[in-house]
Amino acid sequence: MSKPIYILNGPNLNLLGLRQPEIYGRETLDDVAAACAALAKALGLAIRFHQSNHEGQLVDWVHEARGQGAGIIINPAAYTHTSVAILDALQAFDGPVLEVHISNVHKREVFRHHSYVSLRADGVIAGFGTEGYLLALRRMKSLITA
Ligand code: CA2
Repeated sequence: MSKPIYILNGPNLNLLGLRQPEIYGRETLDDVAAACAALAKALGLAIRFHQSNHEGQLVDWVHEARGQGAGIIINPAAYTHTSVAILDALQAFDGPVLEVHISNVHKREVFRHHSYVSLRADGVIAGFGTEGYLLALRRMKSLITA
């Protein structure tokens, strides 16, 4: 089996589907994980799907992906807009990195318009709802088989 794709989710995304459905929809993070697992299987990819509310844990998973992962799909949530630590960790990862946002951050508050992670990301998906994770997986398949 080839190396897995790490799908990493940042703070408060454990609340997905439970609050603010007008912004983030009604699917829970477990629903997203299940949809990613089903698509990954169809694409012949292995995945590691994780969520944490802690910046250091996300950094540790990015480090784990060095050597063990073929690519990283990351929704850093609020850390998108603040975390040089996650950016630095991603810059030490050699494979493709795709950044996903459920909402269209550019239609929201100005502080959400800047992303540290975008300085490293090979592609960014925003505003496609939770379908963005599936689009990112399809793009990841193309990138790692190119
Ligand atoms: O649109 C996205 O995916 C975001 O990364 C989500 C983050 C936000 O800080 C980013 O600017 C954009 C927030 C995730 C919090 O998710 C919740 C879901 C349901 C209820 C409360 C929070």
